[in-house]
Amino acid sequence: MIRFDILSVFPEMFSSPLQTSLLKKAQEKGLIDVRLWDIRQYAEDKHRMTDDAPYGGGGGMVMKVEPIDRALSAVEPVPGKTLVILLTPQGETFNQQMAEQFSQYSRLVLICGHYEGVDERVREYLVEKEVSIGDYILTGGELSALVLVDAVSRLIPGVLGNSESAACDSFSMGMLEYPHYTRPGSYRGWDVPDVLLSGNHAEIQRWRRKESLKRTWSRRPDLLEKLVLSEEDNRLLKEVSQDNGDR
Ligand code: J9Q
Repeated sequence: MIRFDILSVFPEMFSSPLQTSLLKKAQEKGLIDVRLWDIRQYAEDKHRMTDDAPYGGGGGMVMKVEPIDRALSAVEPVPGKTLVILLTPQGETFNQQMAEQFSQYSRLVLICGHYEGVDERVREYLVEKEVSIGDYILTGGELSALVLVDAVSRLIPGVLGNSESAACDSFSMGMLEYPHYTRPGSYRGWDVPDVLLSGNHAEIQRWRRKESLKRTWSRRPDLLEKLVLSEEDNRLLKEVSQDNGDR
């Protein structure tokens, strides 16, 4: 059981993604627990202010430190088992390896920042790790927190069914997936490659490996550089460059 405690000023943003499909089932099975904490409820002034104007002037508002600190105290993080993460464009870029590391914790506390920013003391005194999901600007950290919850949850044993099993995901393997097809074998003259209908499993395996290498080579050469390739892979790659690449 992994527990996610999410601190947000817009907890409503989490309802439908968490009540749908795999994440819903994971919660029903008791494999993950997601708790939402409304930061505004921990603001003590009469207007329940969660942000304020920046010291030194300038535009934008800054998320206040006290409501976040009080919400965190309500969460009662378990020392040694908990990682407190701030979602922010200034964080380390999220990837599959980070998802795997995070899945080893029993508690993840996710603080959803807003672009105008959070008081620096949140970073300095309350947060252990800052995470970004990529180089684009969102309205706030909520969607990035959901991405993290999704990516981590599917690594928890029992969350995925056998058919979706995480072990041979393209990114765990460090390569892109080969092309997939299902019935019908021909549609408007758009045909499934003959080899997949041949029943020759050795040939099919070879074709799939070659297509994975081809895709990775043409679309994600950065991934290919990190791979340790077999002799067979190098033969297949040579064929790929002779066939002259896909897209
Ligand atoms: C909090 N743009 O963007 C990419 N990863 C996280 C973010 C983000 C943002 C604004 C606020 C997080």
